[in-house]
Amino acid sequence: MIKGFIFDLDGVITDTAELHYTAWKNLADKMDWEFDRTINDKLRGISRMDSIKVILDHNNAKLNKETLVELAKEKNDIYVESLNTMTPDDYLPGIKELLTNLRIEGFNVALGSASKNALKVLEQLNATAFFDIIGDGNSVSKSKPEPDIFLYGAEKLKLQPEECIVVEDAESGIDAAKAGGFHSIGIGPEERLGHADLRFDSTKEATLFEIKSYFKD
Ligand code: B16
Ligand code: MG
Repeated sequence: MIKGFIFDLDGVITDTAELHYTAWKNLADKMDWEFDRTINDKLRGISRMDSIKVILDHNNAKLNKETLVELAKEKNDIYVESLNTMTPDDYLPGIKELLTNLRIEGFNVALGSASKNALKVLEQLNATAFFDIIGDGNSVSKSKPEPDIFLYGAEKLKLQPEECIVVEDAESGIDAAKAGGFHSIGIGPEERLGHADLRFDSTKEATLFEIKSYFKD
């Protein structure tokens, strides 16, 4: 029986991908690295340090760990500053309604994000009250596709993985949900999320009615 939901943040609750893109692009231009939206899409759901390694590999560049940490911090400063432009109008379509209905129906709800800035994003959206537990990039050390962030959420909610549905927009996120024994909902295209138990093209279609109809047994 489904008792809880664990939500990814970026790409599910709100679309920060464009803000991440602008911040990485700023750094890449300064470093004379090639960086475009196709590479940006590969950073979906993965941690900041893993992201900079993907960009570096793409550019056949090598830097020591210390410089990488400094550059990742530089990108993060730009990103965090840009989060100040985010407002409670920036939920993805239908998500506020879904979170509201989950509250009304008494489901347990956790956040399971790779982002170390998740709390700031939730505060900008005025969304913290929708969550019983906030799991973010500071909560566990192994990031998606490892299941740790979702196991953390389930444990804090005092639920078993099979009692929870993970909602994700990243391939690595669905991999993580499956590795942990969770049910999964993918938000996005078949090519990326065909391995999710249930998939919607966009958040708009992900209503509690549709979700309950699918997971009814
Ligand atoms: P930060 P999610 C992920 O969040 C993003 O999808 C990913 O692009 C980003 O690199 C990662 O958070 C780390 O974010 O630099 O803010 O710690 O999708 O897991 O909510
Ligand atoms: Mg995401």
